[in-house]
Amino acid sequence: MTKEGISSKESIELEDKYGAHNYHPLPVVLERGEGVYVWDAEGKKYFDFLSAYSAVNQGHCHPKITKVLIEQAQKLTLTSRAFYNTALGKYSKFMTEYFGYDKVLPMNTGAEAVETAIKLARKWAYTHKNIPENQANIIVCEQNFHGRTTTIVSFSSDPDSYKGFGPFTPGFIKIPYNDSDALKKAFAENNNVIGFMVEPIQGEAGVVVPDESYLSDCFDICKENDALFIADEVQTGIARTGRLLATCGNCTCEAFCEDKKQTRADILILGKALSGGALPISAVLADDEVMLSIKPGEHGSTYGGNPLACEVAIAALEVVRDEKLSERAFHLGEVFRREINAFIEVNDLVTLVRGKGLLNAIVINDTETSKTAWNICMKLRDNGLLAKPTHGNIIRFAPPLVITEEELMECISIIKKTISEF
Ligand code: IF1
Repeated sequence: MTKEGISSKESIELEDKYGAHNYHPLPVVLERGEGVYVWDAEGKKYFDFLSAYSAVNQGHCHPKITKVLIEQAQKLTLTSRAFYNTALGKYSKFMTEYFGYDKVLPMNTGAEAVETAIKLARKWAYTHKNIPENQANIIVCEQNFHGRTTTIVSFSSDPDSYKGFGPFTPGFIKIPYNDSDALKKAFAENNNVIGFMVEPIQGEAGVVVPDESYLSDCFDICKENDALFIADEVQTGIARTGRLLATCGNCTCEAFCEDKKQTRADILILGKALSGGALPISAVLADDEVMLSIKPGEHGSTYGGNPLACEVAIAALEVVRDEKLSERAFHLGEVFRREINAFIEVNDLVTLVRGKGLLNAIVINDTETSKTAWNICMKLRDNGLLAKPTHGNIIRFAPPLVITEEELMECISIIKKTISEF
């Protein structure tokens, strides 16, 4: 029981009784967060190794972001786009300079930003490429995860995501991930292909990292076919993978990039860590030729570009730059994989560690339908570390990027100790 008088058990019962059953959470009830730590309703402290699916890259309740949130909340929160506000212009300049694009279109959730990118690509194609009305096709990858709206689940290959939610939106062609020949073939075999949308690392699929040249090869193939390369960096963007963007773009961290051939998406989709966890804030970035194909009245959102979001996002991105979170994620990711690889040498239960920066996963020596990953996550919880399985045999490890090397080493010993006891 806490000061507020609500226990973990009560919270779970209330959620179960009055909330929709669209999730199956790990049984832990969180009340407070600070940096890499969260506390449950009974005051037990944990390392957060999910970071709200990479939304809290800057750490929980970052003081700088929280301060800006409070100050702006006392000044002006929402005007709608029917009027101008003093924050959106400033934010647009900041964002386009930060990521190196002509224009930004502000939205709220990741799925909305993906939808925006799809609409933008289609509009660009109809106005610039002479595609017959309603015939535009976009290529996507098998095992993708781009969100939960009806159009997005239309091109999912996961039955949990799409089954029972049809009829589906046409206009998408699915090809295998990490196979640039399949992309070449899809362009050759289909008419009216206007773009290719891809996650630089597939998160939900189990942190699947493609071959080193995959993204730049796909980018080149798109250019040969006068099609748009659309990067969904909702999860991989904003320093998570050890670079500002996993596709790199105009990022400032070339110094420690191992992949010198950089790819700059024609349409860049961001979300999650754009607010550092304070609010749902997403954005789509593109250059004028693409972005200006949508005209006034053709797209928008009541909350998109609200002054509270604009100020919070600026603060969240300043934290990423000031605290050198890309560099941190790069370095600590190397440490994490080195240590886990050494552990794999002496332990049979873990077969593989993969990832980039601080977006990593381990593969457990068991079937995809087994409960082993879940059971390990329950024991990790008991031992003070929160992580989430992505399949029966895969556990994702993605701590806030503000974690120190000492804290990371402590977490690695918790992980090793927990798995050794299985
Ligand atoms: C849930 C996964 C992560 C995303 C990419 C768009 C969105 C997401 C690449 C949509 C969202 C989430 C949503 C979350 C689970 C989660 C997830 F396990 F499903 F794959 F992060 F790894 N593009 N990803 O990863 O963003 O509309 O949610 O803001 O519970 O559904 P959103």
